[in-house]
Amino acid sequence: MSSETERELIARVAALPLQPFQFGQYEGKRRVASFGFRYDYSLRRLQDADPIPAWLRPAINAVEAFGGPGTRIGQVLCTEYDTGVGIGWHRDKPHFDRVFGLSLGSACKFRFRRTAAEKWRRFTLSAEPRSLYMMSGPSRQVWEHSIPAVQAPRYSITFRTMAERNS
Ligand SMILES: O=C(O)CCC(=O)C(=O)O
Repeated sequence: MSSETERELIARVAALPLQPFQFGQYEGKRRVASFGFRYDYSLRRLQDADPIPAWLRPAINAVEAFGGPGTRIGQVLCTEYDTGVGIGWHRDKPHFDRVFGLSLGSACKFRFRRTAAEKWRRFTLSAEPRSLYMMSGPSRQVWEHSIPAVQAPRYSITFRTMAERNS
């Protein structure tokens, strides 16, 4: 992706009515906007969200091409991490299948961990701006991921396919 496209996408995300991430009664410091669907942590189920806007279509087309035949993105989450903000250890909800993440603005340490014989196995990916990662198979289903506090503002656009029972 060119730096110009990156700048355009950052401007689009920054202009969204981003809201602090709601985790039941708790509020995260990252700010998000969901499209297609959003997972409601209080109701513990998927809710409809605003339709995916047209400006995301070129990125979705590229992600679907990267994902290969049959890849259909059903949910998009735009996230803003201010300096010092990260995301804790988690796996994405089972309502979703594969997760693709586009990093914008600055690099982050994208950490993975899984248990192995009473120890943690760990792996860190440097998620560079303008790059896309994909979580599928064990990286999606078994390993947890997290991002420590970022050193400079970072935006991400995560694209999810739906698990069979939700599609
Ligand atoms: O910002 C990212 O690239 C990861 C976001 C993430 O892990 C999530 O929204 O569940």
